[in-house]
Amino acid sequence: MKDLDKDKIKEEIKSNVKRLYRKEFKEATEKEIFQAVSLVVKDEIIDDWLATQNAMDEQDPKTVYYMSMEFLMGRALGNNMLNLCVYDEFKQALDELGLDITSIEDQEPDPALGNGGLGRLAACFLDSLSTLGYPAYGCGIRYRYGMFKQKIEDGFQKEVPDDWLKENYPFELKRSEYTYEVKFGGYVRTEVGKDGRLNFIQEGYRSVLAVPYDMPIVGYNNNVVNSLMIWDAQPKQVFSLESFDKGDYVKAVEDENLARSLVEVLYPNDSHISGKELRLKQQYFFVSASLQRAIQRFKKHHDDIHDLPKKVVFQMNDTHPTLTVPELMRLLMDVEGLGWDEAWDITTHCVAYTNHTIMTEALEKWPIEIFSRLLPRIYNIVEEINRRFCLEIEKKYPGDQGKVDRMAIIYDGQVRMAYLAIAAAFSVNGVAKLHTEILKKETLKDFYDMYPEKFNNKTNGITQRRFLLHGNPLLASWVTDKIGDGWITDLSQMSRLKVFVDDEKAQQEFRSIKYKNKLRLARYIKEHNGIEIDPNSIFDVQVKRLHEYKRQLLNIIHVMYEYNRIKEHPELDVIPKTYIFGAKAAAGYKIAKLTIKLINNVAAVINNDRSINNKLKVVFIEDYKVSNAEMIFAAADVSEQISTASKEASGTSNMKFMMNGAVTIGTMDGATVEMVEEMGRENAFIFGMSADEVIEHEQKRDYNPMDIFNQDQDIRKVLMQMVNGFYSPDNSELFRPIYNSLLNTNETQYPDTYFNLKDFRSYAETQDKLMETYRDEKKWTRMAMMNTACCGKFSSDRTIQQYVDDIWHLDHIHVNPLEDDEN
Ligand code: 26Q
Repeated sequence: MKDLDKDKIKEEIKSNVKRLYRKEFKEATEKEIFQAVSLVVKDEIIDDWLATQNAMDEQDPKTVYYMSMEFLMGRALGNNMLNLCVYDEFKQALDELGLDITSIEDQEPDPALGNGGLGRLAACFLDSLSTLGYPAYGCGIRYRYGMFKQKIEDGFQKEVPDDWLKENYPFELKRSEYTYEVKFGGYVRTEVGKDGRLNFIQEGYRSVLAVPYDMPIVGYNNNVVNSLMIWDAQPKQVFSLESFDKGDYVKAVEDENLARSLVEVLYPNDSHISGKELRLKQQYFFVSASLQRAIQRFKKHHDDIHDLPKKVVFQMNDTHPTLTVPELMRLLMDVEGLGWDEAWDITTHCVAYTNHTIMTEALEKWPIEIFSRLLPRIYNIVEEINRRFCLEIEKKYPGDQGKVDRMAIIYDGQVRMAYLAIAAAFSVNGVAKLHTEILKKETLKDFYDMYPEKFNNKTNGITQRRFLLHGNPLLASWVTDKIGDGWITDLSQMSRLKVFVDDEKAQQEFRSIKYKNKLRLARYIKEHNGIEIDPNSIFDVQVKRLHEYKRQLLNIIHVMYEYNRIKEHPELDVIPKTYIFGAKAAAGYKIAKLTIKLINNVAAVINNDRSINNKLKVVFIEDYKVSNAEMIFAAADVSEQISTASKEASGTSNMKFMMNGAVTIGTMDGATVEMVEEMGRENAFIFGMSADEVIEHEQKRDYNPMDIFNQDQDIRKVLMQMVNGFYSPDNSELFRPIYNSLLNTNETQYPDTYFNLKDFRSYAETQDKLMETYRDEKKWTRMAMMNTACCGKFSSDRTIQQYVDDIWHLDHIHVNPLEDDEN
């Protein structure tokens, strides 16, 4: 790193304030200082960014394009300073200027161009790619509004637009020179070309210009800076009087509307597919633009397009970018002039697909009507892919029409995106061992039987640089004191902490760090929720998207049960507990939103009941997002990972808690299974049905929650309180839909689809065990420390290395730092 000492930093910050705002430093607001500081950091990045681009030009390494509708980046300033290894210098400089570095960091909007796990995974992957020195582009959309901000009003979620670009965002760079056209609609005309081949010409279409903005992805201490390129849409011709005169007025206005609406907003649902045409437009928009840029880059160095698979791989983050397949076919055939077989050969060696869910209702399908109207040429190509694919199935399974129907890409008036992705991809991966096994045995069995060689597992990981180094500085420096700082780029070294788990002094230090982090979170909650919580109570935390399968309902039902127990037995010696929730619900997901209201109403009743002597508190943290997540993981004692087994593909918050020394109470689902494998079952609280048991009940349809309701009076009491106004005195029917979801059959759903009541007793008993263990301070601390010590496998660095070894086969980039021209 250049000689950027704290005095130089101070100087540059002050001069930036002057330059940007024509103000003396002492008059500047924290927002303005954030901009000034960011500019200093950006200057630091620029040279490495250029050097990386130069290296890529010279070395022409194989590059991955990570195609994703979502990148949940979180704030960049702190992360960039850390990865540039200048954090302490900036901290000192700001300190001497009378400012706290974290309050400057807090001025940055939290870029939330994603919903949850899938989007955050993409962000962790980019961090690891740069840190490991691999050439990569993230390809996505520059949504004008990201994930909505959540306000809680009278206990209800209210969605507020996330205007993250309101003020200039310092860490993006517009690259107008890489603008491409993307076409929608119209019709396809064919024409015999000079060479006698058919040409396909799209006419009568509407089009927009795709303009990329690059954001730097700074590797840790290695001078590598990759780019996240997110696309903005602009109208081809801005509406003008000239076009008005020509009678093109309507066209111009239409183009402008199309461009604006395309990138207006991130769809805030992450399980139920909304078959909205605009969503398909967004998908094609960013896929087409990204492919055009990738091919243009390739052609700068190569004449023969057949070599594309040697230099380029597209990883499709779930099915959302599946149009990569037909769009690449189109570009290769209609633009590059290849025939079908050649184009197919190249495409199927360039694309790979990651699946993130086993739930069939979340598998993406598009009505032919919408698809073919919006993307006529692309639809032609998909039809032909489907025709050939069905022939292949028939050849392998002669006479098995059922097989063809089950596997066809186009069926029943719809295009099945996952099947299109699998038919073309050379690799299909799940995101945890259990998940991949379920894909192979159940969800995608037909495809596994046909192409076993395509299927592989890549267990998810998270970046320790954000979720430990940045999010938990106290624990990070404790770890460094104990084992050196090698863990920052090699998390497997964490296992060396195991020698400290029985060391009394180390235990005490570990506890004291957790306590301080709990104080920090308590302050945040006081400030943002106005609730006082006791840092000596157990912090039991469930933070993740609100979903029935994630079972926040099981958690709150258990809280209601515990509350009844404390009321009935005031003499019980219980350890005070604070249940902390954080979750956004998709705006149209009624039962999820009602669950938020239930949690808040239960909180209101319990928190205001003095008779229970503060033994129980419930907090719903408003607007759960990456920036407050970092703080929450650091402060948690208990991590709730309680999805119905088989439903959570991997989960990644489970790993973030583990790294920060929280103990898991959870089901054997997703990557939690592998966490337990690493730390030993004795270091977690596992309960409930296994995935196999769940799947068996689902197949036999032999589960009736009414039996449990009739037999278990504690459960009955809790459920009755849900509908007798105990938690909603003004409207006793308010929570009836939740009650019904647990007990009543209707035509579309089985009661208690997610086995809340079935797993309840096992959960409650395990919670009791957990509390008993917590009483034994040494035993508990040892468990918590074992979690931190055993988290090595769950770095996204390990995950990325496996993608590179097994799927992408990337070359390293070697970056020579640019000479600093100021010296
Ligand atoms: C699709 C079509 C239309 C509208 C929205 C969507 C959509 C958007 C987002 C569908 C799904 C998502 C996100 C899914 C997701 O976050 N899945 C999670 O991925 C994580 C990373 O692999 C896993 O750890 C989680 O288990 C999985 O739930």
